Amino acid sequence: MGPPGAGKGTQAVVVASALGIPHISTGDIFRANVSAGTPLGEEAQRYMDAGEYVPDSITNAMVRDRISHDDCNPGFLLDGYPRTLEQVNELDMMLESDGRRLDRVVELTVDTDEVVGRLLKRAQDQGRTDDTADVIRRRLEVYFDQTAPLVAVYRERGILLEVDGMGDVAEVTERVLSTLRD
Ligand code: B4P
Repeated sequence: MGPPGAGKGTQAVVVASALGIPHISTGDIFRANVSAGTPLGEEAQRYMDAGEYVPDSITNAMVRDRISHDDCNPGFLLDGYPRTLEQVNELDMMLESDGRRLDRVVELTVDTDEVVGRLLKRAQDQGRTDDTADVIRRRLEVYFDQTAPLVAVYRERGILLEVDGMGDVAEVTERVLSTLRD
């Protein structure tokens, strides 16, 4: 978990590979559908380009399907999900019905100025349509309104690991991996 630009996707790829489990990014799945021009992609793009969350019904069904694949049997790393209370509750039900549970939740903490700078840089490098100044502002509002409060849910369950996401990518990776090993 963490605000847009905290480094979730960046770190999740490396951490999942180190753990030998699939990396499941809801944002990546939406973007792949947008590129492929599927009906799901067309629906998701409207929300993503406005900086809003894709509706829970769509996102939850997608995750439910993805984690039912055999490659998820040894475990998996969710990146950018859950992001709403309804997603938290739905994920609990999905896992419980399979006799599984969340082991750890990693929160990357980063200053707002730093995340805005990272996303504006990505806008220059990659031209992602949701990395414009106005959309970034909206994504941050949505994050602080809907997702940041969920961190407390996982803290109360005793599975939250807070990791400082400031500094270069390799430094943050080392922090995440060593926190997970402790
Ligand atoms: P995501 O794809 O999850 O995008 P994000 O929040 O911007 O984070 P991302 O993982 O891409 O970026 P990162 O911080 O790694 O979501 C995009 C959209 O999809 C959402 O706005 C929403 O519309 C939709 N969506 C996704 N999941 C959803 C859900 N569960 N429910 C509803 N809707 C959902 O990195 C950002 C940049 O910083 C990169 O350029 C990276 O290179 C750079 N960077 C990373 N770490 C750095 C470091 N340490 N130093 C310098 N730069 C760094």
